[in-house]
Amino acid sequence: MRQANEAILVIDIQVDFCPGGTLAVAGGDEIVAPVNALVPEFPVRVFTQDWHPSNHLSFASQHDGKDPFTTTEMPYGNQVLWPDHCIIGSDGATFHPNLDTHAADLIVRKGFRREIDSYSAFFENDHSTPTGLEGYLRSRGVEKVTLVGLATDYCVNFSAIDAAKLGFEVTVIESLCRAIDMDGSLSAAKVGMADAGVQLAT
Ligand code: VGL
Ligand code: ZN
Repeated sequence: MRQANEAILVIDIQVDFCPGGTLAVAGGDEIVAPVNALVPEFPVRVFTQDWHPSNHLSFASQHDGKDPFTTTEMPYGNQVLWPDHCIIGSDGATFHPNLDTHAADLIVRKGFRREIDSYSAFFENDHSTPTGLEGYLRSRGVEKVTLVGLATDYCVNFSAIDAAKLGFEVTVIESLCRAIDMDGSLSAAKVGMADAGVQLAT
């Protein structure tokens, strides 16, 4: 059992991010069983769920002539354009069927506003609109967070860096994450996390 001030953040282990999904992360399903085994060790357990309206502006389909995995400028900065994924109410937005979601104390949904994406569990991609997770964790006395899930280089990365900036002690268990790894995004994410003081564990 972990200490009373420790939380686990289980990031976006959803059907669309697993093999067969619309934004499949290679090996995404391999982490489900070991994550299920790890979660009960933590006294505070938060799961996140990417949760987009069907016309979300992070979807390439909403931008004439744009292909998935290209980028565009949004008012808050550069944004990768993704295949349609995790659409509210769709099967692809549900958690992986073998993920033990009964263990979750809180489920945070993010990316539900059309105009702004949200990789981080703490702030939307403008880096200023909060999801409310910081307040939840602080009011439960959490000081240390451990992250697992999908994808290492996007939602896990952004969540871990924001957690470190907020003053939490942060560990990412790399072996319980899988990456999209687009154009060197995984190695860049690892450098960014290390620079932010995030501990990378296996
Ligand atoms: C994610 C891309 C788009 C993630 C979510 O969960 O890492 N990546 N939306
Ligand atoms: Zn998304």
